[in-house]
Amino acid sequence: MDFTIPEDLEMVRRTARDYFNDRILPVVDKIEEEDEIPPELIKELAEMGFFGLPFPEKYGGVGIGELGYCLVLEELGAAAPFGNLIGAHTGIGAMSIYLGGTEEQKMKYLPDLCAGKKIAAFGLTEPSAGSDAANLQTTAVRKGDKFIINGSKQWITNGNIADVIIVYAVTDKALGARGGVTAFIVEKTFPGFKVGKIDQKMGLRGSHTAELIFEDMEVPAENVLGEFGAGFVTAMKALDVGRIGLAGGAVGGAQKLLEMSIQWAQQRVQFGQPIANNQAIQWMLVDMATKIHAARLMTYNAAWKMDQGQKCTREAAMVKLYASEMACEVADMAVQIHGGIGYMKEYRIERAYRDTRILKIYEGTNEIQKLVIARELLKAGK
Ligand code: COS
Repeated sequence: MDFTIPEDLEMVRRTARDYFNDRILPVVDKIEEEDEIPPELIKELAEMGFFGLPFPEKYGGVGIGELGYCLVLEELGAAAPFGNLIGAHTGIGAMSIYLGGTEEQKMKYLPDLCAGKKIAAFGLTEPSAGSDAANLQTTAVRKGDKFIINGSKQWITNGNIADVIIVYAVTDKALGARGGVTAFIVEKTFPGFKVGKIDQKMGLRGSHTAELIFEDMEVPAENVLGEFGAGFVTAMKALDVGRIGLAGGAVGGAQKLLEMSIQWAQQRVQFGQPIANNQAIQWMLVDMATKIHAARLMTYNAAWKMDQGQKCTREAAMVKLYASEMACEVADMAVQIHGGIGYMKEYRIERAYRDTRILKIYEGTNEIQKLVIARELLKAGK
């Protein structure tokens, strides 16, 4: 058994780390203040291939698979809006096309998405379909060589900037999750497509979620993603992949908080000595490091399994569950170690605490992850 990360992936990881330190870190405060990632940085990320990391080169991707993708998200993890932008675009948006699309659709859409010339979003969530993802109200009805889509989506990451949105809609209510949902590749220029309100969130400033509105939106029949009626399965498969990437980002963000906490504990003097000399502080650092280590190994293992072409619904749910809980605990301990400073807006600890909280909610709440794991356990009997 060899735990060494292959050299080509290490190289990509180093590039991401250098880029993060040189270009992203200096502007994270500005992004927080202005609630926007500078467009020139998005362009740079695109030119460096950050939007097409896991996909094969024949579709314009970098071809480093899910493991390489996770390593990069780990490096970007301390700048949560970037991980979010890339996660929604690559991990579930473009990924839906890669997993569910026909060869022709992949050749048509993935090159521009991998090059970052176009941005993708994943349009599943609706007011009445959150955890209960099959309870969609958005409908698609065939009319000649088009489908007419009516309804709306909410909290769609990248929704306000996306050029291509994978919209999941009901095509046969009676069939529900088993054949009654179809995915569509929607371009923002399609008649009847509208971006609604942009949400005000607790954190993740710079990365936006938006409402999408479809009023008699016309979608060519050729834009049915893959097979008619296979939309729910495609969404679930994409979420399996997305949840592993999410864990990669959670690990990276937590690692940064650990490093900041160690540094602070060694420099902050109370009672005549650095607080790092106190066992109470040491034990928090130990808990942080141990949980990060476990989450990292789980993430790499799930990503590796995915790269082997194995189904990893159970592992994806486990790693999403564990890594998001871990990240929130680590953020809480980081605030505690930093004390009053950790609660102040001008320091990044408070921001990380807010940014991290969503990890337990999106891409399936942790309660849904437990439901998925339980079903897998009961099915397999082990
Ligand atoms: N991979 C492939 N196919 C899958 C699958 C997966 N991971 N999960 C489900 N399916 C398919 C199966 O074919 C299943 O049919 P069978 O059990 O007969 O084989 C079918 O989909 C229906 O699945 P299921 O019965 O599990 O559907 P439910 O309505 O019970 O919902 C949950 C399942 C709760 C797991 C799903 O709705 C879910 O993941 N919810 C959270 C959604 C989410 O993450 N939202 C965030 C949006 S992005 S921020």
